[in-house]
Amino acid sequence: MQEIAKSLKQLNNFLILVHVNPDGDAIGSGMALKRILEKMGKKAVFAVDGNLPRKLNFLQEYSEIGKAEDILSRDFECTIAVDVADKERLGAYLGKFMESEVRINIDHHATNSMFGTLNHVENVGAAGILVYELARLLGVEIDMETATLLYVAICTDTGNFSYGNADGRVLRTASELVGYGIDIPRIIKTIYKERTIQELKLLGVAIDHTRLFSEGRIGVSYIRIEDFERCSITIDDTEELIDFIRDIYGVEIAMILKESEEGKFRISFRSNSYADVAGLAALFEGGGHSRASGGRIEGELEDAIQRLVEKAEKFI
Ligand SMILES: [Mn+2]
Repeated sequence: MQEIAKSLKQLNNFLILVHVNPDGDAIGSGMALKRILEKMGKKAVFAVDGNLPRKLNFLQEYSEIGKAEDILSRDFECTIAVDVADKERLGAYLGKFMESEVRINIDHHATNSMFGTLNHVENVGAAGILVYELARLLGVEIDMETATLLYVAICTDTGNFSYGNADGRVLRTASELVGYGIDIPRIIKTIYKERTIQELKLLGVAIDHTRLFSEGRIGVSYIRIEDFERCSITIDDTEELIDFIRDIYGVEIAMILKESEEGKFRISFRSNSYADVAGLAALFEGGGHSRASGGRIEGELEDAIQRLVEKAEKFI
């Protein structure tokens, strides 16, 4: 991290990137790092590939997050990937990231492929923890909005401090962030409690589609394109659905298929106590953490479910 801090001090013009289809950790970490660099008097752009989750639109400057079409023609002295396990996960920015001479990779996935020229990879609860520690190392003052962003990052990647990765370091970092006066009830209500009537109805569809396999140890659901259309929900606002399947009594592995294009599905995987769903996701063009991961599959729905269940059985 010392080497990374040194580069951040020396250089002036940064592009911050995260994984495609960004989640709370990616967005919170990326936006926080932008603010930290700006506090140091630097120029920094944060850009994503994919849609932004509606639930995070209470964050300041959310609408200013860059899109590929605005960014790809611009030049940067240094590119920084945060919460990106592998360079392929940079999506549309892969080329832009790699063309930079100084490429920084800050991540918390155990499977990280060390694709930067400077890498800091530590298997902690959220990338937001590493960004917080970097800010402390740089001696940059953290304001309330930055603390809010880092809290969002940490809270979303630990299931609101409820997963096995919610260790002492997670809780110590969170407690330090609380010291900056952040509004936890507002953050939690917005992210975990409030939902639109359409989101509630789509949840009903996901629950209705849920089936159990392997004596109830595997739970599977799906959402088809027509379900998204009927409920007027985009695929990017469906992060929470998988939690309801994971929480079924007796389930170890939960999976949900979300149809992104006709016959093409994004898959979310979760496990409760022992199954390595990072390994499972790796069989389906994906990856992630041992208790939470994602991948993709193509084909006819029932056939796709059968193939998923067959592989999942080897992990329980
Ligand atoms: Mn993360």
